[in-house]
Amino acid sequence: MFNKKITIAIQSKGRLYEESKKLLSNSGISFRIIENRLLTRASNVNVDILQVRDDDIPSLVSNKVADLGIVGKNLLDEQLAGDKSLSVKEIINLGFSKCKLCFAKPKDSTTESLNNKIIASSYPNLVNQYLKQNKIKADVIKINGSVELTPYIGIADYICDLVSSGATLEANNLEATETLMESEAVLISSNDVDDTNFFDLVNRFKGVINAKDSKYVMLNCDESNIKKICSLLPGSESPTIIPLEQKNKFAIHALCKEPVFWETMEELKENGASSVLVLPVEKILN
Ligand code: PRT
Ligand code: ZN
Repeated sequence: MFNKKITIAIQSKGRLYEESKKLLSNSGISFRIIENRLLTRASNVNVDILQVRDDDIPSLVSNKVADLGIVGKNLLDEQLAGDKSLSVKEIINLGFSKCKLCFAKPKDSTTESLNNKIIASSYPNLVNQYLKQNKIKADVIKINGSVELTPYIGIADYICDLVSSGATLEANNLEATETLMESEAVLISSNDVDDTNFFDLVNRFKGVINAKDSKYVMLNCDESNIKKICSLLPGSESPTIIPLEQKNKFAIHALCKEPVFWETMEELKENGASSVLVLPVEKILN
């Protein structure tokens, strides 16, 4: 497996670190990360893991020091908007570290639009691009941390920052106005690279991501309810229908590729399903 060495760059600590590590180990890569070490070699496959600051990942991938990298789409787009020489592409969305890049202003501010305002952000390139696209004239100041405090020390009218739970905005008496972009962790590679080298590894990543929301559902029902019950199974393609020993009784087994909520299970029951089992799925290989 992986004849040629694959180097993958991940964040060394921070919000992407734990999930990035989990994705690699769930994809069958065995490794033991030692803190503050730049490089970790997998013990079972031909993979090296580079642990760096997230800001350095796009250029390491662009320069082919790493074949693959895991970064937030927000950071990638900010760097792409500011550096035309960066040559990287997104391969897949990874489904974790979801957040939004939002404009926000103090709750008691009476301003109605971004026009002629001062906006503080760690994402000046994306903000300027957004202002240009929407023909808004405003000043952008780059602030690297504690952006949410800038309206209160009088240096900005608005901020543009990442929001996930909304607790930081709330704690600082700010309210979100518009969303510039939605973001999540993405897997990146260089634009001009032979991707057959890491095709199998990317397929494993896809298998882990697909399995995350998937459930294997098993239930029993009467013959007359089969059609209705199959239509209620979320994201299932072609369920398996097996006759039971008892006459007119069938078991339905299905891989549901969308979340199965309690509400769905209750609806299945109301439509004649019994013994409804919902099982986790670890990996899917399509
Ligand atoms: O040290 P290094 O440079 O590697 O890390 P970093 O400090 O630059 O980044 P880090 O670890 O803070 O974030 C890495 C990535 O996580 C970001 O680029 C995003 O893609 C993603 N992410 C997801 C977030 C958030 N959610 C998030 N909520 N990054 C930052 N925040 C901050 C936000 O800036 C604000 O201060 O959390 C606060 C808001 O959170 P809520 O929950 O209060 O709304
Ligand atoms: Zn960073």
